[in-house]
Amino acid sequence: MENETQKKVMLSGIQPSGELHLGNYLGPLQHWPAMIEAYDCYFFLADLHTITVRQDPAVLRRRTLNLLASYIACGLDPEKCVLFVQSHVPAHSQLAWVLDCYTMFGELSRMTQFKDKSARNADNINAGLFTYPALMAADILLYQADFVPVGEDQKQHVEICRDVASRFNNIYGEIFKLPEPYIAKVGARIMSLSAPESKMSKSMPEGCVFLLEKPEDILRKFKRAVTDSDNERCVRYAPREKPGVSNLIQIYAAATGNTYEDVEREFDGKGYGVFKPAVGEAVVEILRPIREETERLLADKAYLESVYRAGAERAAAVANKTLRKVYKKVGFLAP
Ligand code: ATP
Ligand code: LTN
Repeated sequence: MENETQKKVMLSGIQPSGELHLGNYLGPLQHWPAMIEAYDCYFFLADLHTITVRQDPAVLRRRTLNLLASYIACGLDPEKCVLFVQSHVPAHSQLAWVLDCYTMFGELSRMTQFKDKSARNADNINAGLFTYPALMAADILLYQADFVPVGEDQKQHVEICRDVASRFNNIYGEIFKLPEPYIAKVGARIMSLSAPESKMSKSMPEGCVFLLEKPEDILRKFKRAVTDSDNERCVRYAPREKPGVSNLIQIYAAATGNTYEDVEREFDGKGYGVFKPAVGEAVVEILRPIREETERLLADKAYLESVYRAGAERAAAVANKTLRKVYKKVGFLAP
């Protein structure tokens, strides 16, 4: 389980199945750049995962490149961490098959994401959607990751990864390191602006703010954000009674690095008419440099190509080592 630098390993991925949104950014992504110095970091584009739901091939290709550009624009320096595309490293699919055989039907049936996505795609409940956590476990275990920074909704998948890894280790010895989810205190579950009882998600575009959206569209979405119908009309964090306002407080806090109390104090005595545009402005300001840098990088395809090629090579070197150990342990004849 050794790595060259002896730093702890951090790994995460996002599916290029849509445009990046504010939930993806404020939840996991904005915290990643700060981790690069302290950890050995691997950040990938989880394209294999996206085809559990039908994708348009040309759109998927474009989104994969867009996401890579956004990773770099958000501060992931490819010289200091490994950025790669999941399908470029065959060990992910190879280990996933092995782990499929150590993952139980019953545990997969309990996954909330499977239940949600199969309800939303009733005409395409495919085997990949069901066994998805085994592929995600392979993504993590190949790199012997210590920490997996994700949003709250992915915690269950990191837990099943630990269960599968422990089951495997109990049979074959200490092959895999058991990863911990790493979930931010503020921003781990950003809710939809139009329906604050649901998480912000690209599948509900009305209440979702996309990273590359124009400032005027972002401001409009915040001005229209659903607030609560209680009579109090003050900026107070109370997620049960005031889900809309509390979500806006969470967004403002995550965007400015303040606590919920700071935000309450700043807007004490001011109404929603002042608060909502202020949240919009704060979001526009943090997204502006990211949008501009993403656009600049997308104009340089040769550079992006050089990044993902080098990333795949570095990732494969580590991943293949783990895969070889696993193949040996389960009894496959060496090629
Ligand atoms: P979907 O629309 O299919 O549910 P998604 O918008 O959740 O997708 P993913 O690619 O599944 O996007 O998520 C990428 C990362 O962003 C994951 O770590 C996930 O936990 C995190 N994330 C997604 N939505 C939110 C949210 N609303 N708040 C905080 N983190 C989020
Ligand atoms: N399941 C995650 C994406 C993902 C991931 C991973 C995250 C795939 N493999 C490994 C962390 C580690 C999602 O849908 N957001």
